[in-house]
Amino acid sequence: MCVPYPGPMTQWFTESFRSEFEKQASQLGRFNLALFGKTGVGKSTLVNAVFGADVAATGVGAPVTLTSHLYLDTRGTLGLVDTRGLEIGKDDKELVAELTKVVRDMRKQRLEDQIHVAWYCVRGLDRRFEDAEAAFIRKLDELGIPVILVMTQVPMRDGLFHPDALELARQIEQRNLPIVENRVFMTFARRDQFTGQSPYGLMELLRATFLVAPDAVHGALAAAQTIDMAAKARAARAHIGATVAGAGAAAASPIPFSAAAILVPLQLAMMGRIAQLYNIKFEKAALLAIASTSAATSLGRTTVANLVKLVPGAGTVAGGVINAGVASTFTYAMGEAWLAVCQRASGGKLPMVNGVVDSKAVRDLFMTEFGKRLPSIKRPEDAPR
Ligand SMILES: Nc1nc2c(ncn2[C@@H]2O[C@H](COP(=O)(O)OP(=O)(O)OP(=O)(O)O)[C@@H](O)[C@H]2O)c(=O)[nH]1
Ligand SMILES: [Mg+2]
Repeated sequence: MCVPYPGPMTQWFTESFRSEFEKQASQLGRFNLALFGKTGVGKSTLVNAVFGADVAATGVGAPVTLTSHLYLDTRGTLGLVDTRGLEIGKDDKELVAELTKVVRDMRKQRLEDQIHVAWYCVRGLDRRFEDAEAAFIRKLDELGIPVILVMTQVPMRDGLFHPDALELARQIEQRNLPIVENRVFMTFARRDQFTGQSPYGLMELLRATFLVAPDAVHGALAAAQTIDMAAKARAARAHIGATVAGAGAAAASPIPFSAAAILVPLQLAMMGRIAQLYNIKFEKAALLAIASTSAATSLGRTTVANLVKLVPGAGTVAGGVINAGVASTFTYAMGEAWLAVCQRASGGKLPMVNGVVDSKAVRDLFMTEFGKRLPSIKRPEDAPR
């Protein structure tokens, strides 16, 4: 029986996109954050606030046992190293021994499998910071892990921090610990229903985390965090820029128009990367990509290559050529248009029809953004069918 949809082009597209999408996932790698601090200070609440609702609820994904008391929980671009069953100030020797072993073992692995940053958490109203905690922080530093000292649950009124928390922060800072920016980061992670206290300090904490995390995992961190949309857009644009350069290089000696398909894998990879920065799952990304790039062509003929035909100068006749300028501009326009789609999708702002994403609206959004970067583009209705 003849099945009109999904057509062979759609299947081809989906499979090609899947392979590029998966490659991008492994290239993004993982940002690994270690959490330390006494029990109940608010480590999980803090992580949830920065990385999304229940990342730390029951551990993420399948926890990997590193030692008897240290675990690594991973989910996509985020890895969390957490402690269970040992307490700083009580079981320090054991904890330090286990941590040292873990870091030494990790050193033999790729950069993305190492611990990149530690958040050492102290509760704002604990009024105590022990020598054992200071010693532990120095140990983390010796092991080469940047430590951000986070003060959690710090009450604030009229723009002023609670004086007891300020006093504790001052005492900690006087110890001259090897901590990032030589200071304490004041935070409140989740709105308190009773006092009405709103969260604050999370963007500051994230900014400092970016600063000390190795460049190689910035993409993973941008993808994992859920509070700084500008950081996602920056990472996406950096990737668009790199792809544009690659597309220009690929077309440096003019390629026959029929060979324009060599640009397609580059563009699919770019789309895959951007979708992952916005935490869009493959199935949804594929649907959005099909809706976007099928442009005005019939659904069964979905292909990015069809879009190339909209580029002025590329022509629709075999034998036309794509030069470096056209390849770059076209790739740039695609990247920006797809970024706009992903931004809407991650903000839950794509129009829906009967509970599913309205593919015509997606197409219109994509084509409008695409057209802005390619002003002389033929209008979608002129596209080849
Ligand atoms: N409203 C509000 N509650 C918080 C905040 N931080 C922590 N809490 C509460 O404090 C309690 C302990 O927080 P957790 O995040 O579980 O602390 P933890 O450090 O992960 O604790 P362990 O995993 O047991 O070591 C929970 O009941 C949280 O709801 C915050 O910023 N705002
Ligand atoms: Mg916890």
